[in-house]
Order: sequence, then structure tokens, then C-alpha cells
Amino acid sequence: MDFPLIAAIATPAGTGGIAIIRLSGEGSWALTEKIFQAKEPFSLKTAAGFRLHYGHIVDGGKVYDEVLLALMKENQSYTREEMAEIQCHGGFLAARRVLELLLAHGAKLAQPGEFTKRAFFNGRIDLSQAEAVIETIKAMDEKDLDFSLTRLKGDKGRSFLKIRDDLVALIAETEAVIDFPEDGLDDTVADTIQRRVKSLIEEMEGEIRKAEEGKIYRQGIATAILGKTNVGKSSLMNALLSEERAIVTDIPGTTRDVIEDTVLLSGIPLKIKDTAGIRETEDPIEKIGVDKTREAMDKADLILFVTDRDDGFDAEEREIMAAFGGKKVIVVCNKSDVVRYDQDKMKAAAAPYPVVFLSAKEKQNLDTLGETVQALFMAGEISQNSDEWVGNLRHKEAFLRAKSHLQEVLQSQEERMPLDFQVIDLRAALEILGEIDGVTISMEIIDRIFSEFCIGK
Ligand SMILES: Nc1nc2c(ncn2[C@@H]2O[C@H](COP(=O)(O)OP(=O)(O)OP(=O)(O)O)[C@@H](O)[C@H]2O)c(=O)[nH]1
Ligand SMILES: [Mg+2]
Repeated sequence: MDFPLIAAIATPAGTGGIAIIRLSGEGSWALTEKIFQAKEPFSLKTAAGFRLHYGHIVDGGKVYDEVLLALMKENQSYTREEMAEIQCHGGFLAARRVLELLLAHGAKLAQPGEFTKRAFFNGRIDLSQAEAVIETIKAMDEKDLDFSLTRLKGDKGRSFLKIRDDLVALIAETEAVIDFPEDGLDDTVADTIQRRVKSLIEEMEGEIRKAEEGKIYRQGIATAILGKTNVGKSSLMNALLSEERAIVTDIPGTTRDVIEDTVLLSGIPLKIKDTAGIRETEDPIEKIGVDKTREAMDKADLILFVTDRDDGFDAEEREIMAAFGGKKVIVVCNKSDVVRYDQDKMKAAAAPYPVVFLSAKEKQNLDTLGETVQALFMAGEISQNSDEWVGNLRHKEAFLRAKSHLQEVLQSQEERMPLDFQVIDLRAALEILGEIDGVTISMEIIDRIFSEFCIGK
């Protein structure tokens, strides 16, 4: 494809050692030749790719900056186009001036993500790799970074490729039965299709779960610590953070405002909110706090419900618990250093929620809480195998749609519809899987993906 010559500053604005300006497209080298004065004589004709050339950016006798110039040949660059990168002095002005000069000489300012988009259109990377570029840049957590880097390598994972291969094989075989009906659609054929579709559905569910787990590593689990006043919510927050973040006193109603921070518990990031203890109160400030607590509860993916009574929950607590709905909840029986819990009784009262007995003050048994979170949110596979490809939410959504087509196949079978109908759904599922690496995808989705990029990438 023929794209115009583009340029952009690839480093963030602000003070820094160097700033890098990128150029991509046919004519990149010729344009730099117009404004670059090399220290050592060099010619574009003989210049090697991937080498730095020292010199100055000069135009009309005016020196713009002292720079290093890197040249990359077509097919040997990030975009697969001819590229140049100019390393000039950091800070806002130097790079800005050089960029403006390039624009004055005919380069177009690059859109966000345009370099990576070209790498995609020019066939160097697939769509899932392009997404991995942005996810690598945005990664906030080691594990998240590992996932993105695996995807960036283009390694889609054996599981994904196997699903696709199995589906292709199934389509081919089903179509063969349609083309040679003399072989007949007997029950064994139907059974085979059913068995294979079911196993494909299972494998897709595995991918969906992994993508969800990936989201947890990307964004953290939104967690709210809830409970009555004085049960030790702020103490639990502090224990998890290993710092005295929230004020702890023996006066009920100490916490008035929601305090938020992020902790890693058994390697899982939690975005924790410590909240005001829930109770009926006439104090207007505390009332606002309690309202905020309810809001935090609504937004949470995980609730840590703290209690310190050894004889089950009281009426007030049961009222709070009734509002949990379908959320994931762990009941934390705190102060286990002084409270003598009847563990079986507490577990029975808390059912169906799991119970952890711990002491926030003495920092006892916090690991068990981590293990319980892990059991609730992780299938346990990816946490052990960080090499595994983990798709993002767009991939998850694609697997969900593909899966629903496979369910249609089972439905058609049950209704004894002709095989042609089943093939239509199998093909639809395959087409949706193609969206994951961009083999079959609309411009609209491509634009949406690249709109998240920064300029210069
Ligand atoms: N012995 C013991 N005391 C604890 C433990 N956790 C908290 N406490 C004490 O319980 C009291 C209340 O603790 P906080 O952490 O302020 O309780 P809270 O739930 O945040 O209270 P409010 O913010 O008022 O709702 C303090 O005196 C803590 O020292 C624990 O594990 N063991
Ligand atoms: Mg508190």
C-alpha cells in the first residue's frame, strides 16, 4: 500500500535527555538528507541501516540541533517502510523545532498509533500484536507486561491455534459429507460433530476465562472492605499495605471517607477501598461516609466483609450481607488473636461465602486471605504458567460470539436441521476467530483499536 510520509515526536513531552523524532514512508531518507549535515561524510546511497550518524540539523544556514540520525531500510523497520529516527536534545523546544522543519518539508504529522497501524497494514504484525504494543506500553504490573510481551512476539499460544485448526478441520469434514451425501448422514457423523463442537466450546471457555484473568492483572480486582464499625477494617487495609495508611482507633466510626490503594496479594493486584463502618447514625459527616460505603460496595468485584463476633452475625450484619447480591465475597473473621471463634459455626453462618480467620493487628494468616482470593478469581493455570498467551477483552468478546455460533450448531443438530445450516454457523465462528489477529476485521474496529495509541508509536 502507498502511504504518505509521516513524522512525529515519539518520546513524551517534557524535560529529558533526548527526544526522538520518527519518520516513516517513502522519501524519509531523502528528506533527512535535505536537513542533516553529517560530521563524517556519508551518502544515502551507501548508508547502512541500523547505524547512527552524528551531525546537525541545518536549514537555510540555521543550525536547529545537534543530533544522531538512524536510518532504517524498507522491510527492515518498525513499519516495514523506509524510516529515519532523529535523536535530538530532550525538552520541548528542540524536538518541536525539528518536527516543524520536517513538516515544512512535506512530511505529514502522524496520527496516534499510525506507525504501528502501518506495521499492521504492511503485514509485519497482526492485530493482536498491534494491541500487545499498546498493552506493553501501558503495562502497570510485571505479569501484565509478561502477557503483552508474549503476545507481541506473535505467539498466539497453542490453545488458540489448536481451536482454529480443529474448527477448520471440522468445517472441511462436514462439507465433505455434504458434497458426498452417498456416505450418508448417519448418527455416527452427527455424534462426531457434536462431540467435537462440545470440546471446541470447552476450549473457548478456557480462553474466555484466561482473558478475564488477564483483565485482573491489567486492572486489579476492585475490592471493598466492608463491615460494622470497629471490626478492624482500617487495620486490615493497613496490614495488607504494610503501612499505616488508614487511621485506626478503638472509637467506632473512625473512618469517615473512603481510602483507596493498590496491593499485591499472592501476586494478584487488588484495588482496595477501606470504607466507613456501616451503622445507623445521626452524624451528618458519618452519614455521607456510609453512603460512600454503599457506592464502593456497588462498584466492587470483591467484598471483604469483616466481622469480630464469635457467635455468628447480628441483625445489622445480616442486613448488609443481604445487599451483596451475586458479588464475590470473603468473610474475614478478624481479631483471631483475641476472639475465640467457633470456626464451624462461623463457616455455616457465612455460607455460601468462604471464611478466613485472621488477625489484622498481628498480621496473622494474611496468606490464607490471598489464597482464598486466588481460588475465587483464578482457575490456577495462568498464574503458574506466565508463558501462556492471554487475550484481552476484545478477544474474550470474540470468543463469546464464536461460542454462541457453536451452540447454534448443537441446537440445529437437536432440531435435525440439514448439515448446511450447521456449516454456516461453523464458518461464522471461524470468521469471528479471524478478528483476533485481524484476518477478517472491519475498518471500524481497526480504527477503534488504534485510537488508544499515543502519537509517535
Ligand atoms: N486484638 C486485635 N485488635 C484489633 C485487630 N484489628 C483491629 N483491632 C482493633 O480494633 C479497633 C478498631 O480498629 P479499626 O481498624 O479502626 O476498625 P474499623 O473497622 O476501621 O473501624 P471504623 O473505621 O470505626 O469503622 C482498634 O482498636 C484496633 O486496634 C486484631 O486483629 N486484633
Ligand atoms: Mg476504619
